[in-house]
Amino acid sequence: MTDGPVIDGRRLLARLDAFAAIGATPAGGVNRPALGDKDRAARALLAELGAARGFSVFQDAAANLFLRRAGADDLRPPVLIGSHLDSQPTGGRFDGALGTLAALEVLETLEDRGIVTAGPIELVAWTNEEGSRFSPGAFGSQVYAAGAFPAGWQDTVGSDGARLADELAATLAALPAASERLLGGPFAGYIELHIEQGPLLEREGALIGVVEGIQGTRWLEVVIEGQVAHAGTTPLADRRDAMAVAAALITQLQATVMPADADARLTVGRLTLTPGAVNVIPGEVAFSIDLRHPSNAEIDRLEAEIVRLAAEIATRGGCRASVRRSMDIAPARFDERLIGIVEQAAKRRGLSNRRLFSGAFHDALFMARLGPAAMIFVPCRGGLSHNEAEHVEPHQVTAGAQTLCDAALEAVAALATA
Ligand code: HGY
Ligand code: MN
Ligand code: MN
Repeated sequence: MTDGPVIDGRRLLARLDAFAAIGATPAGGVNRPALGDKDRAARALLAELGAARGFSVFQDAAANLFLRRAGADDLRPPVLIGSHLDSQPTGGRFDGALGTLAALEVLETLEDRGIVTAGPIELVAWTNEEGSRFSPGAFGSQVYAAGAFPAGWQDTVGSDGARLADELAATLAALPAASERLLGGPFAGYIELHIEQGPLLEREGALIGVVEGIQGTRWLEVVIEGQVAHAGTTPLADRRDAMAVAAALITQLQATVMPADADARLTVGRLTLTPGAVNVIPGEVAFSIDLRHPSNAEIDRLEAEIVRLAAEIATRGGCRASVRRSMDIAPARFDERLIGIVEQAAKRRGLSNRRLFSGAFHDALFMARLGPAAMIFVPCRGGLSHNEAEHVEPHQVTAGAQTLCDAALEAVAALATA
């Protein structure tokens, strides 16, 4: 057993309730779109809680928010722990918030016990992890990892028509007390606690997931262009029906991609028709494809197949098809040393655990490109996430946070000497 500090589970559960009230939906979930008023309210509460404990509050130009607890040697690169506060429109109260508030609980526990760590530990709340309002997802951690904004980012308009640049400026201005921090910067290690968002841990009765890496994700925007025409007077032979083509393409993809490969994931999550009138043949259909696989070569092959099929079915229907990438995240493997630290932390507490890969992307994926990164998963009921019914049992919440605390302390000691 380890004799490290024990986190205050009741305080953490109360924090989760308080943040779940920000953007709460009637069905018990949260709707806290990135860089919107609710996100700004959650960030303000986090900054307030951190400042109240004497942690320094920073934000960088991407509005990534940092709470810093100094170490004995404050010149050492920090160990970063955290996740995100933004949510899906019908999101759950644990996706992102669990890892962010568990990180706050770790800092508060160290403060309560007056523990002096060799180097600093910082909480980070990443901007726009979900990507559901502004694409791409994991925007804040991608900018951090690149040390710069992506070309053309100022032209980004959200799903609600808001400009990313305007909402980012409003979010930065909403925390005047936060000190400015340059983009990127050295860190000793990064550890993120998150719900699994899948069924594996619950199915196997494991409390802790020791995450070895994350599969690749590619988002495609498909546009089918046909001809707007009268629904009543246009015979089949004269139709150039964009919806008929889109439906045939989506049906063909659903019937072939996932049934042929248990590791492949293909989801059409967003579809718009133009003009969208009951008695008008759609002239244009635009839809998203979320494509995932542990192998990037396989994602490439599937994308090429999607492009080929789209052209073939569109031509057959007298339409034109275009396919454009809107996000492309290559798979990542985490740092073996840090994975071992997480695994040992769970074992020393006697917490059942197993290694696994992540089906969801996370900010940790981009941090893994810069330095040692790892993740800790806890189960969620039925593996359900991106759903208002998302649920984690209190003992699972505290097990995850305790593992994060023990692993962060071990990482400060082990990596600080690196
Ligand atoms: O979509 C994802 O994988 C992440 O949960 N946003
Ligand atoms: Mn998440
Ligand atoms: Mn999510």
